[in-house]
Amino acid sequence: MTRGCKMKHWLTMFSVLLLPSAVLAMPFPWLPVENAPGNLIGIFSDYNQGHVYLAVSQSGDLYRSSDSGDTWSPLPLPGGHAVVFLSRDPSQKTSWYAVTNSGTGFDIWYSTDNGTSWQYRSGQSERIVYISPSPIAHGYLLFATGAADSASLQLNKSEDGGVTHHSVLMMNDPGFAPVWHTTSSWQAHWGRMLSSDYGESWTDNSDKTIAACGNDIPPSLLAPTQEGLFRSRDTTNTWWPLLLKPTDFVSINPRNSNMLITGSIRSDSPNLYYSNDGGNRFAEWSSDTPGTIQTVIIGSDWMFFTIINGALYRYDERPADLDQSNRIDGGDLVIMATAFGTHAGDAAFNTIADLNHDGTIDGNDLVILSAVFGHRFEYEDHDSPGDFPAD
Ligand SMILES: [Ca+2]
Ligand SMILES: [Ca+2]
Repeated sequence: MTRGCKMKHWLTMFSVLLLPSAVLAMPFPWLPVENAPGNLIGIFSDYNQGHVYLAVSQSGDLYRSSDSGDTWSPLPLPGGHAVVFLSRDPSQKTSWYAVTNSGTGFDIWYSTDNGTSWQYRSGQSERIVYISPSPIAHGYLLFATGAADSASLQLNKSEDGGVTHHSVLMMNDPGFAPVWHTTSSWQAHWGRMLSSDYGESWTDNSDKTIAACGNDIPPSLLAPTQEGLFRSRDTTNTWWPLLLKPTDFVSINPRNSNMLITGSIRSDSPNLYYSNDGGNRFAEWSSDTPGTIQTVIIGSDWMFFTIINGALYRYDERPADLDQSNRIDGGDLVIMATAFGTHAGDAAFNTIADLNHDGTIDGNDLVILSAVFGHRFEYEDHDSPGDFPAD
């Protein structure tokens, strides 16, 4: 067989693998992040920077990774106190809010340098449960407070980044932090309640509890329920079922709301489901999740994190970007084709193309590559476009 003919045969095989049924299998497993700190309770991404993550431990310690979780460094604690909640300020780059527990009260802090330094904003005696900054109106902040032994929470609003604030609503804990409408500075949701005046006044507007808002026009509101995951695109007037499985959380890629993970993690038998087409189709995404899932986030493109029994796990498609071009495309296919059929020890064997690490580069590796083909890890256009082979 000539080289050109072999390539044609190979591309036919590859095209078959690209059929929709192959696209939604879980190509890579969840893997423990080797150098991550332990006993974590939360991980948070700065999706404007892509590779920056902050994490909080059970004891209130704070850590930062600037390389998508590969390495971690401890950060100074705001005021020297344990951190109990963290939220990125989506209206500003590199900016975060932190809530600390000083032992005698709870304080709000702000950092403009990814947690390297913190400025005190205000403090109070009651527990702060959630903190939710507006992605559009800088300094607008909703946070919920309440006694630890009470189901009732008070929602507070600040217009100056937490320095001053006032109470806007009392209600039972909906289980999810307030959600700002991503394309409208004046709309916000908290549970079933809607505000159309920057969080000032609230009306009971929905028969479902809203957990997330996608950055679409019109925005996608998402409600996980025991009957399934529902979406509304008309400010909760109508709901469309996306997945008819019990769900109790949902996480969206803030830059691409087609990419979402949902499922049931607060149950004895946790299940994760993933969609990359806005919820039209879901694939089970639970393999290799040993233990209780505490949280799941889509941190950046095609990279997801979960915390299981305090340990950090990562789903990462970058290993399939064999030529490190930030896209999985023809260049990677050529590298795999060149080493196809070889075994460890062969001269033409290429370790990076052995995506399932079984010592052979074969159809199993091609299945993985085809499942993630076309994925890119940044949205910026690149100087050198993909070089899909012509023959
Ligand atoms: Ca590539
Ligand atoms: Ca292999």
